[in-house]
Amino acid sequence: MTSGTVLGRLPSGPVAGIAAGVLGLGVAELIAALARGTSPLLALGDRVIDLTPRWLKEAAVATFGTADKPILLACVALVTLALLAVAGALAVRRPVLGAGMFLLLGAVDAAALLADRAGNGAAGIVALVIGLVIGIVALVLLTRRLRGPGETPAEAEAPDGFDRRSFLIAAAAVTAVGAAGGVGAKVVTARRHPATRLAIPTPVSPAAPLPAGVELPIKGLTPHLTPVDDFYRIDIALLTPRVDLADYRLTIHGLVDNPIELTYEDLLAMPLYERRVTICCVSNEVGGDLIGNATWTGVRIRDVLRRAGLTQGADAVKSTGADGITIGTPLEALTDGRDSLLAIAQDGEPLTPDHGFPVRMVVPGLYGYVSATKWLTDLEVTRFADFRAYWTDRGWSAEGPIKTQCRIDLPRENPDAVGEVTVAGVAWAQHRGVSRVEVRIDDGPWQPATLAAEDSIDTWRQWSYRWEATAGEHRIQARAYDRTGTPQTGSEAPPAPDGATGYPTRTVTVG
Ligand SMILES: Nc1nc2c(c(=O)[nH]1)N[C@H]1C(S)=C(S)[C@@H](COP(=O)(O)O)O[C@H]1N2
Ligand SMILES: [Mo]
Repeated sequence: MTSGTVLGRLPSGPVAGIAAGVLGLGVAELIAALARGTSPLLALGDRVIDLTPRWLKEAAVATFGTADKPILLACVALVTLALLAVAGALAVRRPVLGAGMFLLLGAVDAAALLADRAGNGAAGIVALVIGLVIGIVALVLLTRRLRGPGETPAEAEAPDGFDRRSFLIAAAAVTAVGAAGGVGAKVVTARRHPATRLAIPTPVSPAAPLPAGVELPIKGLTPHLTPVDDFYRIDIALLTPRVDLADYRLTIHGLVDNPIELTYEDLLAMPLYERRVTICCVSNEVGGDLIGNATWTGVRIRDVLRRAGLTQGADAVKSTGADGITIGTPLEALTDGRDSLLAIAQDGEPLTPDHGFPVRMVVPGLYGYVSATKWLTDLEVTRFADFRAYWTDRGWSAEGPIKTQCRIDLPRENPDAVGEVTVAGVAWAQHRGVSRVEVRIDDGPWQPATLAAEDSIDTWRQWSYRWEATAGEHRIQARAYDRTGTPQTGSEAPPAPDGATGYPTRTVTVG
C-alpha cells in the first residue's frame, strides 16, 4: 500500500463513504429523472433556500448576483460530501454507525422531498430509498475491505490481504458509476422539455416596429433588447418547475361571476398581444443588473378577467406559481388599460423553463415580486386585506411600483487618456416613461445627457453623455426623470422593502 499519488494518501474510510454516497445519489437522481420524480438533490437545495433567513438571501444575491443558486448548490454539495466522508470514517470500525448516518442523511432528504411543492415528491422518495439501499450496500462492501479479520482497521495495521490499490480502483469505479447516473439524470430531464416543439400563433396585435434610434451607436452599451440567455433570473425555485402541458390548467376564481379554468390551448386560442416590456427585480441594487427588456407575447389579463366577470369589492389578484409562490398584484394594474399579459412567449419563442414556462405574468410598471409570477397556475381575485403573499410575509411591501432609476454602463474601465470619454447607460421608469437623463462630474452642475429614441413608456431608454475628461480621479453620477417631470431621488436606500434608491455612481481615474 505505498501508492505515492495524492489519492493514495487519502484516508480510506472517507474515500469509501464518498464513493458509496455518490453512487447512491447518482442512482437516486437517475431513477427520479426516469420516473419524472423530483430530484432528491435539488429538493434539498430548495428546502435550504426556504429555510435561509432573509438577510442571508439578500447578502447572497448582493454578493453573487444571479450566481447565488449555483453557489448555494455547491455549498450543499460540499456539506453533503463532508458528511459522507464522516460516515465512511465511522463505517470502518462500526458499519452500523456508517449505515445509520447514511439513513439519517436520507431522512433529511426525504423530508425535503415531502416538502416539495413543485413536482413529484413521491417518485423522488422511491428513487431516494433505492439509492440509499444501494449506497449502504456499497459502503459496507467497500469498508469491509478496510477491516482486518478482527474488526481492526486494516490501514493502520495493513493486514494480510488488504490491497490499497484495488480498494482505490473499486472506490473510483463506484464513484464513476454514481457520477454517470447524475449525468444521465441531467440528460433525461433536459431532453424532456417540450417547448422547442411548440409554435406560437401570430398575435392579433404585434409589437410596434422598433423606432429608429432606440439603439445608440455606442460600442459596449447594454443592448435595447436583452437576449433570453442573458436575461436575469430571480426566483425561489432552485428546482425549476417542469410543467406538463397536457396537465396544465390556469384557474381564475375568487370575486368573479364565473370561475374559469383554461388550458394552454385555450390561451393560445385567445387574441394574443405582443409587447416590449422591461421587467426589473426589487432586489436590484443601484447600478445592478437584475433588469432586462424583452418582447413578450400573451393574452391580456384584463381579457381573461372580463371573461370571468369581476364582482364588486376586489382590489387585488393573488397569483400562484407551480413552485408554490404567491404574489399579490393591485387589480388596477391589471385592468387600467396597460398591457398586462399572461405571457406564453419571450422573444417569439415559448417561455424557457427558467423564465416561467408555460405561462407567466408580465405587468408594466411593477417590480417582479408583485407581478411577474412564473409557472402561473392560479389567479384569485381578492382583497389585499384578505391574504398575504410570499414576499410580503418576509417583510417586503405589498405594493411595488418600479422606481425611476438609471445605470451607468460606460466607461467600463478607467479611460487611459484625457479628452473625450463616452459616458452611457440605460434609464427606466416603466409605465411613466423616461423624459430626461442628467450627468454630473465631481458634484458639478447636472448636465443633460442625450437620450435614445423612446420605444415605449414601458421600456428602458439608452442615454449617453460626452465628457471632456481631465487627468486624475473623478466621480460620475447620473439621474433620470420620468414623464411627470420628477427626478429620481438621490437619497440612498437599500432594496428592502420596496426598491433601492440613490444616484448610480462610478469613480474613474483618467490618464
Ligand atoms: N413562480 C415564481 N415567479 C416569480 C418569482 C418566483 O420566485 N417564483 N420571482 C419573481 C421575481 S422576484 C422576479 S424579479 C421575476 C424575475 O423574472 P425572471 O427570472 O424571468 O427574470 O419573477 C418573479 N416571478
Ligand atoms: Mo425580484
